[in-house]
Amino acid sequence: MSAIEDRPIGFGRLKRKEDARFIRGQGNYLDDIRLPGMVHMAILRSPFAHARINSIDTSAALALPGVAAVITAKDLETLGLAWMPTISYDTQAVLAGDKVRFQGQEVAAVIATDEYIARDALQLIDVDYEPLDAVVNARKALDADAPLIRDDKEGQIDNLASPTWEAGDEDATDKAFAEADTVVARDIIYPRCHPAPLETCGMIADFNPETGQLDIYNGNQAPHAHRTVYAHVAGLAEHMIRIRCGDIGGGFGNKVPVYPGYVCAIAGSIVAGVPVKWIEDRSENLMSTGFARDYIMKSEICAKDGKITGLRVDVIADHGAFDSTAQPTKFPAGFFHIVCGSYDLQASHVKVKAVYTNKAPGGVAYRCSFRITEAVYLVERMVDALALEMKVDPIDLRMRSFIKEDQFPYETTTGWTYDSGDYHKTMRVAMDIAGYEDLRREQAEKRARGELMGIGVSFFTEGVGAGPRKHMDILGLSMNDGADLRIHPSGKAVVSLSAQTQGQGHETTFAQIVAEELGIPPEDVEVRHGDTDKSPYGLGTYGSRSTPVSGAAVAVVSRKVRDKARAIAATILETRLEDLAWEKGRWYVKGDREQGVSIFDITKRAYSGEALPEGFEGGLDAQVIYDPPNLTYPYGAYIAVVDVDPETAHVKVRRFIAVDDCGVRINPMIVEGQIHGGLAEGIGIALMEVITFDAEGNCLNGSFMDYLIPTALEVPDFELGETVTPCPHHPLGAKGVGESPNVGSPPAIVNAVIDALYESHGVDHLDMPMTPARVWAAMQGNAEPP
Ligand code: MCN
Ligand code: CUN
Repeated sequence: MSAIEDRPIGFGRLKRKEDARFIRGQGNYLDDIRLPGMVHMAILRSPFAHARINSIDTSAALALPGVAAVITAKDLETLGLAWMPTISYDTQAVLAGDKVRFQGQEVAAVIATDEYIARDALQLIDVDYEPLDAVVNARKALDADAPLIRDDKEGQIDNLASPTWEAGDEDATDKAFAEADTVVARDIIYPRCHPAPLETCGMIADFNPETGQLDIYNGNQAPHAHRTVYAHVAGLAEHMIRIRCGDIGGGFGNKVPVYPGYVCAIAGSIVAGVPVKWIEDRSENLMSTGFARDYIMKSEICAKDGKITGLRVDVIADHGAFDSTAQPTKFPAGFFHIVCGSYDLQASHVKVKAVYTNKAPGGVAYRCSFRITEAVYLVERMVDALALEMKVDPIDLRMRSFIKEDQFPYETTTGWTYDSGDYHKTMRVAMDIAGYEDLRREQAEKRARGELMGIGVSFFTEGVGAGPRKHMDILGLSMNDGADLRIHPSGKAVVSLSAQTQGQGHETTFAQIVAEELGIPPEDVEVRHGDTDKSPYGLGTYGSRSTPVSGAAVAVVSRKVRDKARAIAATILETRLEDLAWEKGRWYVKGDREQGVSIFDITKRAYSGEALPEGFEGGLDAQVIYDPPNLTYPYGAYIAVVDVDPETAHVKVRRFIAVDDCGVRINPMIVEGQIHGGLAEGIGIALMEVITFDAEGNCLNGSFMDYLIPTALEVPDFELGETVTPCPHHPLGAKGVGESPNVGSPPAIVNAVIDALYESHGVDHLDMPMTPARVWAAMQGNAEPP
């Protein structure tokens, strides 16, 4: 429990403002919006993973009553829109013209008076495909005889999507390995999975040919950045584009990218001159939009004198047919090179190369912290593998190898500066909650009876809050956030943000920050976001960046207002600025608490104009653009307890202990809610969520019948704890948390399953998801299920 949670105003367990409408079914989602004269768009998708398109005949579809237009790549070519740039400096076909490169790729768009006619018309489009060999295995994509996927790119002779990218020090790492007394190697796959938010992706584009204004209704995680992209792609004036995101039914990273469907809807509205609505169904969402993970990792870890000393990693990143990975420009593998984890290593070296395969593009999504999910999974599996080899307790090995409290700020062997932490303490809190010693005793007893109980540990450090202007940008846009705060004469306030909530509770927490800083009750602070006309520029919400960047912006803008208020207070109290002191909600004269003036009275004066300070313009407001000095580095200790059924190989997560340190918590209840959600998703990834393909490239998980997500049945009551190590460079001492539980939980569960199976069955590694079939096969000594 947090020491601050009982404060009446400001930080604490305030119920979420937004829930009043959500629990009454009064949210405003994209599919609820009906504009006058609106028509509907549906997308024809490729049944093949790889095929040449010889011709497309749209005449029968066009003849269907109610069909207004059928758009193909040829039409887009005339508008210069057949291809669009991706966020990773690649190009992506908006509609396939020459070839289809993954199953589910967009081939044509039909615009019709209603959605049913639009869907019916898709059946009438005749595409002459010439099937080609497909490659869906990233390792095979590098074979000399692999089919060339990106023959559209000049000079492209193989399926490499990037040159090899490296971090760390190779020679120093070789030395660490040469001096080590234990070395362990593993091949580890973090399989492809999908964020699968409740509301799929979609857009209403409303272009007004009279005024040239383009109004967009959409659920995306970065409205300002999307607006800039549309201005470039469609050659429209940025100030004539307005994007409104209402309530978003979950994002989880799925709503970061710009999808071809968006561009088609915009092109459709420009051509038709009426509002065009497009919304995916579930299969389209699962099969064609931003997937997550798909990293093939080869790694070695070493130890000397009982302590971890070195790590080597070689990754093949499967980017699908187009590299549309969302990541800061200078980090082609996102923040994967925070792979040295929470350990004080002698050296590390990491190499990543990306390849094209005949699979849907995407790459960074699903509570991933820009690939820290993969990095943490890798290092935490490797540490456990090392502990197995050394025959030591996995917590002991971690405790001996952690970065120590007095080493912060700590520069890692791959060049990141961790801000603050006390890892030993957080690990101990988790051990206490778990009753670790007792658990190990219980396990020994059960083992003696032939029962399969496993205890799995993981300890993660994330870098979130992208990011400092000096280090990172996306497409040349610095990753800074704006905030604008206006206090009205009545004392009520509006704070406008560039961050974009998708369910994280921003309407509550950002009001709490203003409340904490100014003493205005949080219910009197309205949080505005999601409308590019009504909020300052900034890069949106992903990578758990809202609290680290926008949260800091709101604190700073509140303090600017507080400083203005101070000048007015000095006039009212007829004293000097330096003689005033602040306590929540008022300025008073130092040494005489009685003599003070509240923010409420100061606001009235700011607007009445009566005897304002010299040069003061009146009103009470401020704007800021916040450039974070560093990422924030939240961390946590997780312990999973699993039981594996020896008869069915079913894995049950019996207990899950999560101790997170995200610095100061603005709203501990919301933080716990974020952790609950992320842990549930982490359990899903570890046990059941996976996107797979057959050899022809058919996606085998295109519905919730075969893309399994966890329900209350698979999820235990979580046991949470906390430590608070403030972030030294964040004005509130806060760090991000939204992705932490998903980063930390899969390795804990996998480590637990291995812990359950190693002694009795000799299983020392198993890739996710730990389905009964896969676990059973491993128990029989087979690597893969039959
Ligand atoms: N918070 C807090 N104190 C802290 C840190 C956070 O009170 N020290 C609060 C924040 O103010 C915010 C919430 O916790 O209300 C999450 O904050 P933060 O960690 O800053 O993360 P973001 O708001 O930037 O959210 C993004 C993150 C990501 S990247 C994914 S993916 C994800 C996630 O959040 N998608 C979500 N959680 C989600 N939760 C919901 N319901 N829906 C999604 O789509
Ligand atoms: Cu990586 S999923 Mo979140 O950053 O939107």
